[in-house]
Amino acid sequence: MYSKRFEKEAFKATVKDNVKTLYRKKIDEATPQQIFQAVSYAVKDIIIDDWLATQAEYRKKDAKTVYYMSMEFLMGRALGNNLINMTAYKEVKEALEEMNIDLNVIEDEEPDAALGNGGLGRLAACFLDSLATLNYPAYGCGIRYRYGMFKQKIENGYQVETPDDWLKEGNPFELRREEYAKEIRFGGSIRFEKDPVTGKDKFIQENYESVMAIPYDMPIVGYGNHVVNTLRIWDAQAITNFSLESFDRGDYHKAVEQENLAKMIVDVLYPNDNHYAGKELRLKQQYFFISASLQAMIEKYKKDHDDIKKLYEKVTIQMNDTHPTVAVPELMRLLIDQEGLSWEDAWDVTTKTCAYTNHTIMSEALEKWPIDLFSKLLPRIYQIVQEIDRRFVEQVRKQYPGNEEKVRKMAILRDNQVRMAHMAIIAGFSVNGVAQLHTEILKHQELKDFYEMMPEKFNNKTNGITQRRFLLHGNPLLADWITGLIGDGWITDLSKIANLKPYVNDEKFRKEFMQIKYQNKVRLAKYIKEHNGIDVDPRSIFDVQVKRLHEYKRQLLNILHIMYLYNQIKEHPEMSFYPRTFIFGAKAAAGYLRAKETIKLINSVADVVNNDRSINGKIKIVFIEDYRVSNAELLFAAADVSEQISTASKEASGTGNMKFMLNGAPTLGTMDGANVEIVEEVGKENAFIFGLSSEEVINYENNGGYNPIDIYFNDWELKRVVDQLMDGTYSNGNHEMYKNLYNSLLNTQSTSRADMYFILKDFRSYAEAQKRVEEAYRDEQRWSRMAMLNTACSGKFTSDRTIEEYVEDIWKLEKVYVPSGQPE
Ligand code: B1N
Repeated sequence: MYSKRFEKEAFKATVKDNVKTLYRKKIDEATPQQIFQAVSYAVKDIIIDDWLATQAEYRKKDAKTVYYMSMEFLMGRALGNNLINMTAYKEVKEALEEMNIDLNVIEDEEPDAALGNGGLGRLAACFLDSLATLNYPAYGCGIRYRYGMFKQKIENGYQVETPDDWLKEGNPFELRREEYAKEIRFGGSIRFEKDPVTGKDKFIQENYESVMAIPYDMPIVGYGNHVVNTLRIWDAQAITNFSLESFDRGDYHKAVEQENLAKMIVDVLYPNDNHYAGKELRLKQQYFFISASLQAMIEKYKKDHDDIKKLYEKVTIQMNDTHPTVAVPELMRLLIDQEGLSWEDAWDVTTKTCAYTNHTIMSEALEKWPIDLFSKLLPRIYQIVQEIDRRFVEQVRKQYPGNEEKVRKMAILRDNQVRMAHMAIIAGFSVNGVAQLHTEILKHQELKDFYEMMPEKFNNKTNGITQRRFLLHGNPLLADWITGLIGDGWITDLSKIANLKPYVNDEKFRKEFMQIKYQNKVRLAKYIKEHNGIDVDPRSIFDVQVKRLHEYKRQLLNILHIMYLYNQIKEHPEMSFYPRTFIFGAKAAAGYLRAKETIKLINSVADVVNNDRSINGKIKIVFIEDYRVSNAELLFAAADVSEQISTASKEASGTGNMKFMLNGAPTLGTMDGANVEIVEEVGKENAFIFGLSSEEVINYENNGGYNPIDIYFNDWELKRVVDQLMDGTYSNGNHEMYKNLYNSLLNTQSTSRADMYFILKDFRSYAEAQKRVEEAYRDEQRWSRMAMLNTACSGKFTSDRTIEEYVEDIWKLEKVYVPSGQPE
């Protein structure tokens, strides 16, 4: 559709023009970065008309809109993705080739927009892609962090973090919208007054600090439908006229403070995945973007509607985990204090507008703000939370007379803490988990009391991923091949990928499939050679574990198993062993000691093993530095084996597992998260499943864990591996280097249970599953069938399916077609 309007010569001229006006250069003098900027501005030019048309059409149709509230949007690069969704990628590539410019080189100039940690942030990005592609009115609302997820360097085997200065060269796709700035207030105290005229209660905040929130809009281009939605991220700015006044009054200190507050608030993304740190600045960030987004939302609603009590007919607020949950009391505040609604009316609107997604049951991730901190920073909000809690507790007492245990377990305010998940569940009209297993655990374990009291709220929405980025853009060879066989319908309807199934029975197609996999492995091998200086053989099995580093994800199990294999090969050089390349990519939160030690261990084992000529390169270990969205695309395309080995019950869903499957890598994993559903789709004979079940894990946990010592003393090969953490084999004789890891497995001294993540318990089962992988890979016929079936059975795992379910069950949106984008 775009192709009709895309004019190659005009586009080329715009690029040249942009180089001239932006840099006073001719195109052949421009640097790749300058060309990236010039091309991006030319692309934005084309997008703008559709952006305007889309927003006009939404307003005309008075369409209901979802506001997806999230502290994280892990967008990655925009240029390639925008071109893909404009269906202009190939033409632009050609146009640039005619100017002697390689689009791939230009794409590599763009820094990733890494405004997220991992799965939760990337899910938000995939959802925006699907919403636009499916013609649904949507805003993403978040923070324009000055620094995103840190850049990772590996120095001497250790992770070193450096700031992610992603805006250094300017962001060509964003639009600053000064005119929609909103004031945000923190701290001070609340004075209560009765309005002499209306007799209504008034709450006046005094002695507060405040900042301005300035929105930046980024276009979210739908695939081939001319829809352009908006990701709105907020920057902070000091209130300058105020600071001048203060300066005049000699209150210089206050002026500087306000300046600092503004700088601090949006300075940096907290680099914690699945972990709550309880920092005041984090709560400031949360309230900052929520208050700004809600003010803008209400203002927009009121332009076309006069009854604020019907807000929920036009708006749903989806809270991405508890991080945006302060939206509940903030919406109450705006409705009561500004719009003049009664408590009852405000509560009616709020509870019909807000919905909550839970993404984890890890207890260390639960947000519980100290009341002290919360009430000082947000005094009016705290009053409202108290009243929500008071009324809820009253209701619990009515429903469960005499059961104070229930009150203790379910209240929002307890033990001097504000329990954000409880507030989200009490105020939300929908509570969803992110995979079937996860939702069942929520209903019957973690949130049992809430489920019993309000079962109608609970529902499951199994996560998904966008095939536009993770196949069409990331794996062009496979994408073209699939389109050649079954047409391009899969791009917007992934269920169609099942049409590959008949071809799986034909050896010719399986060979072609594996040939493409091979070429992608060659592409990755080249990347590895350039970045790591390591030669890897693309004929070896590419066994990949890429995800955040966390104990529950068990990278330690993977590397211990590699140490075990290495011992075996050394001891029995003659034993048959299919060459393997183990690839890791992972960032560790900066203060997470065991995670950092695991990175060092992986790199140290890599050093020893990769340089041991006696094993003839049978094992290679590669740690991909700075794993992020852009290099992830290469990794998924090239993987043979997808490592999804979390302790059962701990990984709420996982989404990397789906990206591997889509690209034809069978899962080696536990029955955890969405792995369960992957196996359901592809069949257990086409995956490698091992380990304790979630029930078994939960059982052990409810009985105080298990004792790893018995396993340690009864399995000498495993004992040898564990002992190698302490005997200097991988630390040049240093016996302290991995003591935290060693202790985490066996200990004794630490306060937490030994081997909390059942690594030793699952070790043998994992090793056997790995043996089955090797056997299967040796049988080319069998492997190619498995690999191709994984792609063919991945239809369920598109975020398009997920979004349609959210729309149907929770958001109740209608599709809006943009005039030039009517289905033809
Ligand atoms: O959310 C993903 C899931 O696929 C993963 O299984 C899950 O681990 C991930 C606090 C989190 N849950 N919780 C977080 C992130 C940042 C933070 O500050 C918690 N991330 C997940 C998408 O559903």
